[in-house]
Amino acid sequence: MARGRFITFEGGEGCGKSTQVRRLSAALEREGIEVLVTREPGGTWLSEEIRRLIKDQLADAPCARSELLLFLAARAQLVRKVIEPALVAGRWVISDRFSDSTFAYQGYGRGLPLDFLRMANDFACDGLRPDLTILLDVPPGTASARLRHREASRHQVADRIERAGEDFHARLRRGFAELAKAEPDRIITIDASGTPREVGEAIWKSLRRFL
Ligand code: Z5A
Repeated sequence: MARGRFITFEGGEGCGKSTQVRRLSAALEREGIEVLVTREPGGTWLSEEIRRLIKDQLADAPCARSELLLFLAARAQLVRKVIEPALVAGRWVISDRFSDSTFAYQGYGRGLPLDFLRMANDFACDGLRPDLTILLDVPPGTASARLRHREASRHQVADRIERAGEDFHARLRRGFAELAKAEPDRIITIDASGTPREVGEAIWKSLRRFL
């Protein structure tokens, strides 16, 4: 049985990843490809518990280093228990965020050293890397307007990371752009400021080339 493909979606908050993950998995299923969708942090019981701690903990918010180790622990569990077995079974896996989020948020955002992050991440993933990464890029104003709209319609409040401030989010966007520049064969940048349908079509076109 041929090994499945591993596709990840990346970008800042509100860029529309979750929306496009749903669209792409439905489009692949229509082509007869069996797809497993997951997210980071999350996707296993332990990783979802870690997600809750990282996102919502305000009384004793994790420092940058413990935040990193929590993300990596969640990823190690997800790779070992869910992603790798699915790929071996020939299923395609789509993950809403993966290692590039660590490089962007903990590296460019929090200022932890990228060399160390790469090494620690490789250990956590046992060397697993995405076959393709779709980076959704939107100007900061567009992303925050989408998030405000979502918060208002679901009566949600922004979580700890979403409240990190404009400088942090500017560093993230620059970080993602540098990551994409360094690995153009793996990371495809898509302008995600159009409608969900327009963005979905741009992703599908790029994916067909990749396939
Ligand atoms: N993090 C980290 O620091 N290090 C790591 O290693 C990892 C993660 C793995 C996870 O949060 C947090 O963890 C995240 C990074 C950090 N930081 N934060 N905050 P999450 O999983 O809860 O949230 P997120 O990944 O940032 O995604 P999101 O905020 O849920 O947004 P999204 O998935 O990109 O977008 P969406 O849910 O598809 O869309 C947002 C809203 O916009 C929604 O109402 C849509 O209906 C609307 N939308 C979507 N597309 C469009 C278009 N094209 N036009 C108009 N409106 C749209």
